[in-house]
Amino acid sequence: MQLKLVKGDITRMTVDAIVNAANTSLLGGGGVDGAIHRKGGPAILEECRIIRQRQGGCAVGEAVMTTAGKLPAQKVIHTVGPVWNGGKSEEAQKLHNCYWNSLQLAEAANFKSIAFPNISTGIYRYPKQEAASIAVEAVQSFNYQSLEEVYFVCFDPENFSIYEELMTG
Ligand code: AR6
Repeated sequence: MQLKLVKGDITRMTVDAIVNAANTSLLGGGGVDGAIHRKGGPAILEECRIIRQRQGGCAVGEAVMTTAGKLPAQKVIHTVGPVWNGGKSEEAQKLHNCYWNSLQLAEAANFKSIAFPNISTGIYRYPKQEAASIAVEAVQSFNYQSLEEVYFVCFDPENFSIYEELMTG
């Protein structure tokens, strides 16, 4: 597996799956979630609604997959990061699970490539340095079968430099 760092907008990524930093309702929101639904079109929300009917949304740390609609990616994997609560609510484990469960869904679909945003580090206020360490540790310890490329897509310059430092040492 090759780990790659990209600066920019995840909705432009041509990969098998992009990961969305969603919320438990799966009904959309701001940040990267807003951008994905806006640019991907209504087909994504339609599939999210079907998943809600089946399982009542998505728990924190879990992941579900839908179409990517009009986006260049094939699929969107929606995962729900933890809201930062000072580290008192098992946020680290939950954030780890977001990466892990997204990778597992991608592997189950035999995907070759996946792109992650910096889950929880926007509206959910997870400290960026800690979130990046968890993300890198999770993707580096995963046991890969089909996946060949894993991208971290950093939208804000602060996250980009944190990842650059972490990945190049
Ligand atoms: N491409 C890549 N990264 C992006 C993009 C983009 N187009 N837009 C923002 N980011 P956030 P969260 C980065 O707030 O903290 C929503 O309302 C952003 O700079 O999108 O997990 C959901 O519905 C930040 O580094 O997600 C939830 O309610 C990172 O994506 C809630 O926000 C995550 O920021 C989830 O909050």
